[in-house]
Amino acid sequence: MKSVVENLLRARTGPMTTELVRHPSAHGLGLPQVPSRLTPVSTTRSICGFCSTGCSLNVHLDADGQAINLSPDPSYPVNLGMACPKGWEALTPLAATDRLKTPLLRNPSTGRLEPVSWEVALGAFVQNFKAVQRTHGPHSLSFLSTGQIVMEEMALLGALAKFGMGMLHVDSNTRQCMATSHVAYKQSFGFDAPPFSYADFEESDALIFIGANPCIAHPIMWQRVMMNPRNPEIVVIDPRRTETAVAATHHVPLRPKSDLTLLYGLAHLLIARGAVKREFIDAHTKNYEAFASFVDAFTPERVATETGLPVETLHRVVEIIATKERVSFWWTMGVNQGHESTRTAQAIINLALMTGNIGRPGTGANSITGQCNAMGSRLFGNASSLLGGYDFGKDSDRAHVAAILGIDSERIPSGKSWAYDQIMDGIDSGAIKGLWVIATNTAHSWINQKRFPDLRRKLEFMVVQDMYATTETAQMADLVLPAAGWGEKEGVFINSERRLGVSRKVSRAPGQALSDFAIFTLVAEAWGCGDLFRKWESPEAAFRLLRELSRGQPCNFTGIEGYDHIQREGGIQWPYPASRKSETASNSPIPPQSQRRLFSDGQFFTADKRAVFHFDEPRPMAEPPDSAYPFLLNTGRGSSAQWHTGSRTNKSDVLRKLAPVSLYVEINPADASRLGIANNDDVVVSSRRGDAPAFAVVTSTVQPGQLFMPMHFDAVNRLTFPSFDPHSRQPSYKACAVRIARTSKRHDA
Ligand SMILES: Nc1nc2c(c(=O)[nH]1)N[C@H]1C(S)=C(S)[C@@H](COP(=O)(O)OP(=O)(O)OC[C@H]3O[C@@H](n4cnc5c(=O)[nH]c(N)nc54)[C@H](O)[C@@H]3O)O[C@H]1N2
Ligand SMILES: Nc1nc2c(c(=O)[nH]1)N[C@H]1C(S)=C(S)[C@@H](COP(=O)(O)OP(=O)(O)OC[C@H]3O[C@@H](n4cnc5c(=O)[nH]c(N)nc54)[C@H](O)[C@@H]3O)O[C@H]1N2
Ligand code: SF4
Ligand SMILES: [Mo]
Repeated sequence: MKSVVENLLRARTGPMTTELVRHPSAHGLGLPQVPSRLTPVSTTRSICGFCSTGCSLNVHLDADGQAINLSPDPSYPVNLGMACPKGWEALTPLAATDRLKTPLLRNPSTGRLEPVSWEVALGAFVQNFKAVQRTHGPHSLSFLSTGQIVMEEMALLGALAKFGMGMLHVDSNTRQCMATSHVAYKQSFGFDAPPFSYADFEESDALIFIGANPCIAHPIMWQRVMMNPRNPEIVVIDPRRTETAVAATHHVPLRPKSDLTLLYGLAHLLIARGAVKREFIDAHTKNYEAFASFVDAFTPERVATETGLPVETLHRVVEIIATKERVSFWWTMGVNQGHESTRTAQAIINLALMTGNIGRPGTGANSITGQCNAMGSRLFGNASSLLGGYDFGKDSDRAHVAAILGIDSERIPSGKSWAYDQIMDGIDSGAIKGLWVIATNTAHSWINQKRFPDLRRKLEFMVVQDMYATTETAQMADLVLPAAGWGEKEGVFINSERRLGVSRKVSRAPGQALSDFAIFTLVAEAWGCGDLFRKWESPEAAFRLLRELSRGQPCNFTGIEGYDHIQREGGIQWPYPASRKSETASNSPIPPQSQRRLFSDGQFFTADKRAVFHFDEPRPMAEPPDSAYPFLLNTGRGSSAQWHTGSRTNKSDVLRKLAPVSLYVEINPADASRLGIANNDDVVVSSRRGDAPAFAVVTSTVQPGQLFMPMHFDAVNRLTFPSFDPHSRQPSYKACAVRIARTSKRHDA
């Protein structure tokens, strides 16, 4: 073990990256003269590690291959030379003073986390987790991971945990984020397949955004909307008058969580107008007749009453959908984080199907992804579906995957994994006794966060693997493993439009921090199952295994040669089967299409190639406001400079200046004056679960009776109510009952 660790640590000082463009001189870059230590001698391209847009950054390196600074890549088909503040500042969090440099183990006598060697850390990991499994059974161990590590790392983790360590119940923060889209697409299209390409932002005649605030959350996608030359109608369906709503041509401020009723009402009116594409429906879908008679009950009057929207607004939106040639529908967390989110996402899909707005330029039922590699975790997380989108429950799928990985198929469990909330309940009931948390900050971001300290006490051993030991979750761990972050390792991210892009090593991780890939390799050795993973000898070797797993699947990317090929093409969207490569990669003067959408032939991924209409009666939200808790609390992204729980973005002086430094709550002026609350006053927001001190921002962007708080401060999830969509088990973060009271005047924010 000692020599494996030594080799890995030594390897960290090796060459940084393989794909470099050498500069003849700094002048060639048009950069100002700088001291020689800071003179870039080469540039490499790397995909940003924050959001799912997947912008390419040109990272400028010194003679040692160490990043000096970066600029957005003008030649990349995604961002066309643009980046948001987080992208520009991507290198800064790597140099933060609280970076973890060694493993930390809690000393039982002092109760403190203290530095230890990797050998000691791995010993503690194996000894404690094996003891848990011996006492409580193999399934008493779980992991919670992320959509923010590269595809090769998440696949190795999933394989190691399930095939090597015998875990069954594993999940990730993608459950909080994309589980709904995953299930909705799988049921409607036969595979988790967002159909669009970013070119669709520019090619639509009408864009309908539902529960999405791209101005803040996906600013570069929004820039693509702004580049649309067709003078499009832009409809934003959001209870809040967001930055995106202000920039749109129409804002539809519906009552929170009334989307399902609204979308069925729109379908009703489209049918009444005769604005459906019968030919497309008959040739390419099924279950339409039942859907059409179901939405008969959603009359404009009923829908207006339940959504709080005037009937004229419904007619206006229907007019746009019915008369525009190319209509695209886009949704994000305002849909996915709801108590009936899967059916809501499918109601959007139904609108696209019934109007034939799919498979053509500027159309589609399009879920925008969240984290840089949420799409990779949907394909290769090995949680609810088997690596590559296969089915744990099918003998033939398990045998197929086992053959490619070179392992015994008996090692692949046939059982179903619990979802995130069920794992948490499993800790409560004593079924789960050991937890490994990788690249997520559960103690801040989980909807039932208030319960977490108690659950933590029920765990016999908890390991956190992060870049920092200062996160809320790491501080509660028994063992903290120091991870290299974005920019300190290599691998592939898949962005929202199914584009594979390569993230490169441009900086050395501090101290003894190792890439997650290297940590998983070490764990496999220490656990005694290293032999199962001999084929996974490097991230690129792992990529080749994943490529082979994709063969014959809708996500087939067997035409990709390797990392350099991806980079040469400006990223490659799946599917990219080997047959496509031979069409395009030869001496053809035509470059492979850099933008591709799915379903242009009307063939979906279901057994009969037809897309399916799914629907259900709307249900009331779990915790509506009442006399004791009269406000409805909405939560989400507050600014383009803040990323989730802040463990990375808070490390940048630049980003900190672009956003409030403490928790605030947005309240409508009518409510504020009734309660005697003025701008900047200190207030406390309370729910049945907890309190959150904040300062008030009085603004008419929120409707009366509603409040909005940004998720970037941990007190917010003390308030949220744990309700879950029954199909996706995604939490409903955006609706719970609260009250608000002033505590003192004038916060000096
Ligand atoms: N700057 C920044 N960018 C990010 C992130 C970040 O943390 N910071 N996170 C990334 C991730 S992981 C994700 S998932 C995405 C999220 O991206 P978005 O989903 O766009 O962001 P949110 O603010 O969570 O929610 C979007 C909108 O849903 C609205 N909403 C709330 N309830 C309802 C409802 O009942 N109906 C409707 N129609 N709308 C409703 C909210 O008012 C909000 O404006 O952003 C990604 N990009
Ligand atoms: N109230 C409310 N809560 C929400 C939401 C909401 O809208 N409202 N949104 C939900 C959504 S959509 C999401 S996606 C989640 C996000 O919630 P989290 O996943 O908890 O948030 P992050 O801050 O991104 O946490 C990622 C952690 O990984 C670490 N990290 C970064 N890179 C690496 C790496 O390469 N390796 C390792 N080992 N660690 C790394 C970071 O330091 C950080 O601590 O929050 C959810 N919670
Ligand atoms: S939009 Fe997303 S991918 Fe692009 S620079 Fe910003 S955070 Fe990075
Ligand atoms: Mo997310």
